Amino acid sequence: MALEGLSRGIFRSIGLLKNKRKIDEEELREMTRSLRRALQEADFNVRQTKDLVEKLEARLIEEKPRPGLTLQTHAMNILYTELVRLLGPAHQFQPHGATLLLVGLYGQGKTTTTAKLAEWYRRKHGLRVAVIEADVHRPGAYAQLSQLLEDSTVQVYGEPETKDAPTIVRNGLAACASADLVIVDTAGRHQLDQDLVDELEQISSITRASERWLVIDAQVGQAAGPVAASFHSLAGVTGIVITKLDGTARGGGALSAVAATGAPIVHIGTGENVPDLEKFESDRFISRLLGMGDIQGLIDLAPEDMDEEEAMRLTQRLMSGRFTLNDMYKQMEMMSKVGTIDKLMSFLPGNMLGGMGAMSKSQKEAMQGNLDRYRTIMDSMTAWEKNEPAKIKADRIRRVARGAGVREKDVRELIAQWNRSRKMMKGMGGNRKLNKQMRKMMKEGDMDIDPSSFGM
Ligand SMILES: Nc1nc2c(ncn2[C@@H]2O[C@H](COP(=O)(O)OP(=O)(O)O)[C@@H](O)[C@H]2O)c(=O)[nH]1
Ligand SMILES: [Mg+2]
Repeated sequence: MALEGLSRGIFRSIGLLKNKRKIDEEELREMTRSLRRALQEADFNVRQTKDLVEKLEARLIEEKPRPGLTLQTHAMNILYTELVRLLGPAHQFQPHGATLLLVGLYGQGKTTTTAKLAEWYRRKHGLRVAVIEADVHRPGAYAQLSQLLEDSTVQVYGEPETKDAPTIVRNGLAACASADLVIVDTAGRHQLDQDLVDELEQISSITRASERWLVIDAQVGQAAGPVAASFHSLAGVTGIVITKLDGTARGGGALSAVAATGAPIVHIGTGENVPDLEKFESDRFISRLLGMGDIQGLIDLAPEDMDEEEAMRLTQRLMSGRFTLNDMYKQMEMMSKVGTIDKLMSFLPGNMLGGMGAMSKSQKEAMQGNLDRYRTIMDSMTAWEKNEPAKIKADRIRRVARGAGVREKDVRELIAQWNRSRKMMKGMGGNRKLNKQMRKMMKEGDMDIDPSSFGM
């Protein structure tokens, strides 16, 4: 994953607190100076850098680390939660019935992303997807898009001879009327000039696109903010795709696009090929950015550090007896994030289920491995399948396995795991006393978890 430069810079800065119990003014200043440099080198804009550093500083002074937590880990936790907050919550995109307009400057990866998104939503959501090539300025744009999608059943509409983009879009929408999702690729410039503004405005009003996503190259640096702002005032950006995150250690600039538009990052591009697309999730992204998989024990989140709303929602669902694959995944993910299992946020009182110790390193690695595989498999499932895993029959298992590039056995194992967890949850839901205790714990934010409920 890219952004190692930032990760290294952050660890270097926070590392200055190593073996410290208390922080003095001089050390604090040195640490924040180093952090400010790391963020700026990664193209965070001045305001974001200032905000982040000031928040960290204030919280370090105000908040005492939890007992047993080193100052360094405490600082890392704070930075983690502030970075996640900066990126905002995940984008709730309903692809079915949507028209999606991609905008952005020249060479940012719009055409490539058009193909990637089309394949993604066709494959993972089982939708009929059509793309319209409306870039009349770049010769060969239609050929480029057709070629990217030559092995796919996605419908590609274009009129390479027509020089009028709005006409192509109008014709394209008519030709693609039966598609579940239509994605429109537009022209870019080196700068947003008046011709392009006019053209985009026309296309925007013809498509009445429900979604307008800005495609932005991770390497654009500080320019990202102003560029994003001008596209935002033009088209009302509803989402952002950051491309080329495979090739750069700088990504902070693109993050400032988030600040400029208020729109969330929806996907990230990690390569030139059609499958090189990922769904963006801020906590996953930041975990990876900080290299949490590798640097064990440096992040040690307490329940209060987690997304409270998400935790509440999950708990309510669990107690209501609903328990989907997504719920299970989220629960496991929360577990894998923290250093030791007994500090983990959970909905299970450990003492009621027979105590437990810290998760060993190998257990955590096994869990991380499972999570990665589960994620791949779940990405190939439709929403229905994730909600109703019990109803997934053999032919669907075969399809999911093929889509995810795993064995059918792996898919069955995921479903079996879900079944075990669900039974656990069900048992708990019926337990009135436990139910009450859980609510109380949610209030107090003091929770322990039993690893055995996750098949560990
Ligand atoms: N490494 C890498 N290259 C990418 C990515 N997305 C696009 N590209 C490359 O960037 C160049 C410009 O992409 P293109 O889709 O034509 O940009 P457009 O002008 O905005 O339509 C092409 O060479 C793409 O292969 C990505 O996520 N990673
Ligand atoms: Mg293009």
